[in-house]
Amino acid sequence: ERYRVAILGATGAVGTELIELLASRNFPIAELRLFASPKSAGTKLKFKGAEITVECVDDRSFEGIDIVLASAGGSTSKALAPQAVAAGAVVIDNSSAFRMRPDVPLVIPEVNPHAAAEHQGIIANPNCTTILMAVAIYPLHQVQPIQRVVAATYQSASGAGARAMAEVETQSRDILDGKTPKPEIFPYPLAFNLFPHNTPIDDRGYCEEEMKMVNETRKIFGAPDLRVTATCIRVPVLRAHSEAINLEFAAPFDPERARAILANAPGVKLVEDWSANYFPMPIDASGKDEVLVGRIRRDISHPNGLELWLCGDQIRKGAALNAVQIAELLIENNWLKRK
Ligand code: 2RA
Repeated sequence: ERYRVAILGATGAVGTELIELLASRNFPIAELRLFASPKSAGTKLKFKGAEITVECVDDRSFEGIDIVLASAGGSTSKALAPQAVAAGAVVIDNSSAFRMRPDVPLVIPEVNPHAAAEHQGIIANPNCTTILMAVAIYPLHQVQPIQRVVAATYQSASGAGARAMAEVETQSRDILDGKTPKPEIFPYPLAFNLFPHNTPIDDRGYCEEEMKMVNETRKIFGAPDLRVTATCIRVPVLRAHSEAINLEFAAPFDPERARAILANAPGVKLVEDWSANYFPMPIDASGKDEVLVGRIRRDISHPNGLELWLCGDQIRKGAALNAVQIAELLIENNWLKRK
């Protein structure tokens, strides 16, 4: 069987990756419709050698569509997802609009695939930092429940979109040419600099990006009491996020056992050459499907602690790939139609 798929935000960094993945993974497509904002309508994009003209959404756009892959921001998803669901489509939404709604599964296929079966028309793609961390730590959680997570993230410019990636390149050139960089997308110069993620900060001093890691991880793991804290930093890297993760268990977790588990974990690639001091790097993770994990070691400050380091492509596994894998999961299990 083949499916009629629509992409919202088709001209963005994630939208472009969605199109590439649907082709490279040979997704069973009967028809692909591409939607974007009025300023991008009329653009012609390539899919499997054919040209597809980008459209603006209208009130008949979702008729006959089976799957909508939405990556056009939370306000667009809030406005259009109900219309798409009413037309009989399943919406896999990359925005944060619906992630914490009890009737909306928040899904990482390697972690909680069965949650997808319960959808009521909308399935939410978790935040990129949550996806990359969860893929790396859930295999350990399955063996010995994690009691506490301390995460520090080093997030690439791609998390703020294609224009943000271009901005950090321009700023880098400006600085090397002795010019003053002019931040537009970001509040401050990112080239040769870094700064805390600039989402709004709550009354406890945590920004929205940090609270996404806390709340989304608890929902995905089905562990509402899991203790999670995070510090999210934007760094001058183009498209792969990095994360330093500290895990606390109820008892010691042997690093060798963790290494063996992660070496065989779905969606994970163990990258460790201690003699060469070679571990996951954004330049190796970029463009790859796997989350690269390494530097697994006992936490010398806590008997039940374990440390690890990861890098993952924010646009791919952090967003587009996870969404396409959810669509594949729905098809493989015949879960497209609401129960
Ligand atoms: C970021 N996770 O990196 C957010 C959105 N992709 O800015």
